[in-house]
Order: sequence, then C-alpha cells, then structure tokens
Amino acid sequence: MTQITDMVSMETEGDVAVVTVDNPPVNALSAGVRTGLYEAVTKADADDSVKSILIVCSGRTYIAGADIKEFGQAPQGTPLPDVHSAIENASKPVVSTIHGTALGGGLETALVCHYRVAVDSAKFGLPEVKLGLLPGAGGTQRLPRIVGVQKALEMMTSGDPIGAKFALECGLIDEIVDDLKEGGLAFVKKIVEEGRPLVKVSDSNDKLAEAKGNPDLFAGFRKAIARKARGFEAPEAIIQCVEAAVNSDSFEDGMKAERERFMTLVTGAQSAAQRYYFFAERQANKIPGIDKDIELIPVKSVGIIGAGTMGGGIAMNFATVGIPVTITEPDQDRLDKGLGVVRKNYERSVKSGRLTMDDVDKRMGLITPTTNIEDLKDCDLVIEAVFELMDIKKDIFTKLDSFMKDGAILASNTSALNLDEIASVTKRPEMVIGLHFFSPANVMRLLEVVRGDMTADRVLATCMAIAKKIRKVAAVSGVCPGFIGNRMLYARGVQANKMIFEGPMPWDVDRVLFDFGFPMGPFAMSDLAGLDIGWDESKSKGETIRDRLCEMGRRGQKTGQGYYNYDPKTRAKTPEPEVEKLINEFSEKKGKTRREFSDDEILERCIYPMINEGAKIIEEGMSFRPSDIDVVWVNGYGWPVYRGGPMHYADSIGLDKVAARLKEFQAQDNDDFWQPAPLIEKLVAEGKGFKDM
Ligand code: 3H9
Repeated sequence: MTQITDMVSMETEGDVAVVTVDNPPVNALSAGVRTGLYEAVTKADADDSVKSILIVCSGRTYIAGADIKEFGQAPQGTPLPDVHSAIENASKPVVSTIHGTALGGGLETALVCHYRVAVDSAKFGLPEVKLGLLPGAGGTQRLPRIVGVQKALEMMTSGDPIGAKFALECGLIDEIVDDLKEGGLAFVKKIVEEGRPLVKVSDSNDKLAEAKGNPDLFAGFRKAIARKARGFEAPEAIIQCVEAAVNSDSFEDGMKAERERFMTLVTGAQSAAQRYYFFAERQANKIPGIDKDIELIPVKSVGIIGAGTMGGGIAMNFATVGIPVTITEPDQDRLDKGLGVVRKNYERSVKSGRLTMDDVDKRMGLITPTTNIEDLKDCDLVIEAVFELMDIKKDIFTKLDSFMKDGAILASNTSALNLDEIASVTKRPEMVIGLHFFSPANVMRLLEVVRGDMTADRVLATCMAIAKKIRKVAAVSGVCPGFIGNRMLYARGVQANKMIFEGPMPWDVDRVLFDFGFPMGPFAMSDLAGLDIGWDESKSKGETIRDRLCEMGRRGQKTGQGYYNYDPKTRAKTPEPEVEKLINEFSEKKGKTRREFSDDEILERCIYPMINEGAKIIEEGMSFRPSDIDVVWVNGYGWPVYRGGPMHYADSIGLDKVAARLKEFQAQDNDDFWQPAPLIEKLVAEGKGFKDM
C-alpha cells in the first residue's frame, strides 16, 4: 500500500488500483483528499500494469461533500475541478464503490467516475442548498442528465437524498453490491472483461430533452416551491443552473453558468449564515464540563402525562423511533380523544405517502393508554405535559416521586415555569429536568433542554442523546423565566405591543417581520395561538387591546377574527378597521402622538430587544454560547436560517451599531428597557462580537 497523502492511499489488487480515502469523520473533500485523489488517479492512469481504478472510502461513509470549514479560507491543495478532470478523462475505467452518504462534492466526484456501485443502505444527495449554496462541481449539470430535470430540481432545491434502489432505477448507480470493496472489485473486473466503454455523464443529453423548449416546466417548478423557498437565494440559482444545463450549447457553457452562480453564493451573506448555522447545530449538542463518554441512562420506555395536543405529539416522537410509550390522562374520554388525534396525525402521513398503514399500526401499537398514572412507575423517562400551572405541576411531581422507580428521569415540558421549584417537591431533584417541546411536538425540531440547579450531568447527557435519537435539535437552557426562547420572544412582544400605539398598526409590524423572513409576525402569531390564552373573562376590565378584542369575541383565528379578519375558507387575513379605530383610541387615552415609523425602525425595535435579551441570557450563564440561542430561534420560532439566528445577525450588522441604536432608542423613549446589556458594552469596547466568545 502506498500512502499518497495523509488522507489517501493506494494499493493494487491484481490489475485494479484501489484508491482509499480516509478522512474521518465523514471523508470530506479536504485539501489532502483532493490532492491525494488527483495524484493517485494520475499515477494509476499512467501505470501500464493497472487496468482499472476503484475509489472506496474508509469508515462510516463515502465522501460526504466539500470540507465546509475550508470555504472562505485561502485555497490549498489541488482544485476539485482538476481532480474531476483527471478522473473523467482517465484512459481506463474509474469506478466508485459507495456506502453511507455520497453527498455534495462527494456525489459530484462519484458522478465524474465512469461507473458507480453501492451497498443498498447508501444514500445520494446534493444538500448544498441547506448551506445556502448550489452544487458547484458539476452537480447541477450532471444530475439532471441522470435523474431527469424535474427530479434533479427536486433533489437539489430540497437537498433531500435518494436511496440506492431509486438510484439504481434511474441509472445513478450501475449495480447494488453486497460487499463494498469485494463487490466493487468484482464489478470493475467485470466491466474490463466485457470491454465496456468509459461512460461520461457529461456526454449524455437524453434526459434533458423533456425540458428543452419547455419553459413551463421551470415556471411550474418555481411556483411549486415558492412558499418554501421564500427569501432564500440558492434555490433560484439552482433552477437557473439547470436551465443552463438544458439550454446551453455545450456542457462547458453550463459549467460556466454554474461556476458564476456558485461564486456569488459562496461569497454571500446567506451562505455564510447557513454554514455558521450548520456548525452551531452540531455544537449545541456538546455540553461543556461533561465528559462525552459519560455513562448514559438507558431509556427503553417512556411515560407521558397528559394526552392533549402536546402530550400526544411528544408520544409520537418516541413511537416513531420504536420506543414504547405509556400515556396517561385521568379522564377516559380525553384519553381516547388524544389517541384519536395521534392516529389521525399518523394517517395523514399515509395519505402523503410517507408511511404505510402497517407503519401506523406498528407505531400505535407502541403507545399504551391508561387512566392510572401509577402505570408509569417502571418507565425510564417520564414527561409531564399538563397545564402551565405551578400547583398542578408540583402536585404531579410529588406523586411521581412517590411511585416512580429509582433511577427514572422525571421531566417537565414547562415552557416558562421555574423548574427548580418543581424539582424541590421531590426527594430526587437531581433526576428532574425540563424537556420543552414546541408545538406541534411531532413536527417542530427544537427541544429546549432545561438544566435545573440540581440536575445530574448524567441526566442532562442522557436527554441530549435522546433528543438526537428522536431527531430533535436540542439546546440547553438554564432556569430563568421563559428560558431562552420565550424570554426573548417576550422582549420582542413588549416593544411590538408598545409600538402599535405610537405609529405602525399590527399589520405593519407583521409585514416587516414577514419580509425579514419569519413565517408570521407577532400579531398574526397571537391570533393563531388564540388571544384568550391566559385571559380571564371574569377579571377582564378592557384595559388592554387584548382584553378589548377578547371581550368583542375576537379571540383569534379560531373565532375567525382577532387583530385580523380571517376568510373562513382560505384563512387569508385582512386588517379590520374596527381594530384600527380601537388602537387609535388607546393611543389617545395613553397620550401618545402617533408618527411615521420606517420599516427599518420597526424591524430594529422588534429585533434589537431580542439581541439585548440574548446577551443577558449569556452573561447570566443561562446559555452556554451565543450559537445555542440561534439554534433555539431557527428551530423553534421560525427565524430565517439564512440570517443565522439573532446573535449571528447582530454580528453581521456589527455589535457596535446595535449598541448605538439601543442607546438612541433609550434616549428617544426615555426608557431603560433599551439599556445595552453589559456584555454588549464589553464586547463593543474590545472590538469583538458574539462570534469571538
Ligand atoms: C459541497 O460539497 C460543495 C460542492 O458542491 C462544491 C465545491 C466546489 N465538512 O452531522 P454529524 C462534521 S458543500 C466538514 O454530527 P451524522 C460535523 O461538523 C457540502 N465537516 O454526523 C461533525 O463534526 P463534530 C455538501 C463536516 O452522522 C462531524 O462531521 N455536503 C462535514 O449525524 C459529524 O457530523 C453536506 O452538506 C463537511 N462536509 O451525519 C453534508 N460534514 O463531530 C453535510 C460533517 O466536530 N453533512 N462534518 O461536531 C451532513 O449532512 C452530515 O454530517 C452527515 C453525517 C449526513 C454526513
């Protein structure tokens, strides 16, 4: 065996040169891999005793893409196009044998080989869009030539991979093999014996024909993804590259179009934010001060208290990954209703083709309903998901403490209450933790894991591992009112609610935040949640806009009216003149003079309080790092990922500018709400940002 670089080696098996990439953990195309592949292939091609070349990867996967850490750094090693040219233009067959995930630049490398084989668990995708990029090494030109234009557009704009079976059907791979290396070797030998040609994907144009002279295909696709792609630059750039693949006079012209658009994206703010976010999400799972090899508590069964929307959604997460759940609710009717909703949710996935009825039955079979809470006693983890009232929670935890087996984790789904107070009623506060799921709990990716003062490291580490298992993105918060997410949401809400008495109407504020990239603004969100949540009719004195709206029966989307009027069929919302009149009356009563607010000011008055609150959360030690806050906001509150999250956004504007604006608002409003957090002042004085922490 010859070591070509520290990441690539080569050995010969008979007359086959086997080139092995070994760059853990995911065999990214780092400089050492590119140079190694180039040198190995060039060397093997020049060696008369070699008849064919097989590329294989060590470890858990084939090449999973370009090395994301290298973007934005000075280029080193052999450029990827040179590697690809060496492979594609080799004078003897080059074959990739694939396992794990062939992603991004990895799949693009496989696509320049003359043939590809894979084990049947392998997956293939071009996920660059998730990093705000497009496949920049020929992927936009080659993939449509293999899977067809429509499918290529779908794969590249969603970033979702396909499996080996479909890859075989559409010709992305030539064979499924049982054994990665042996299967690959057998295939290479076979094609040499058969004298098969050196196939270049770039030469094949058949599958482009359906789209040639058919602009409607692209127009239809743009329309189909418009809602999901709103605000993102990469999907449109990808579509344009595929249009270039279809309509250019030559493959090279298409490659040129791809290169130009890739360069624009890779140097742009959106991709910088999305690449930052990629690492933020992975970082959030690492807990400072806890050994990564700490022994975890085995969680083989889960108990859930409360079969409402939340409890049912939480149960689905576990049943979906095969963990048995016992769900309890004192009232049989409510329990039945809750289980009915769970079944309906699963059945919806059957309609969309994501599950079979058999899958649904299997999952439902893992959920055991009971009206007796003590049936949960042997569960390894129990999650309470009942009303947000301290007394009720304390009552439940007292009960749990009396019958749960030793060593069980006791979790609360509270979204804002003091976890330490809940834990204090038990004799085992070290086993108590907050697991704050977001609604709908079976869909939303965020899990805010709340670490109490006494929570044991082992309990915390176990819950982070469980989050990964149920495919959630977890971020740790300390105990403070509202934890990370709702605490910052509250700060935004204070200013949004104040602003409407001074100038903009709710729909102006909502429009600005929607245009910023949120799925909806704070007033539309309140209408969706229901304005009467936490509102008590018997105590209402019409003192706030919300009181008045609720008194008028305008309780949000569910009543067809709230801040907005909702079309009963389409749910489209329109501003209501009565609400405007009401707000103007409140302004007058409060002695406010209404004035014009620019969209920029509306945005700053909503977002800067969040940044300031985020800084306080960090300085109080309630979050390990600024990037965890961004993970919470992107996954739990619809912050547009192409803006990285509030803390990344602050850095991208410049923390000095944010601080200066906070001070301007402080002076303008004569309100210390705006006083910049000491951490912001400190970082600004040092010429630093959150990213430097
Ligand atoms: C591209 O290819 C552009 C080209 O078109 C054109 C170029 C000109 N680079 O996710 P995990 C690290 S763009 C560097 O926890 P899993 C990751 O940070 C790229 N590092 O594992 C983590 O590090 P740590 C297109 C990477 O098993 C560790 O590996 N490709 C990269 O749950 C484990 O990661 C992609 O976008 C990378 N490319 O999932 C694929 N990938 O342990 C991105 C991972 O220090 N990667 N790391 O925290 C993934 O989707 C998942 O990592 C994968 C494994 C599915 C591969």
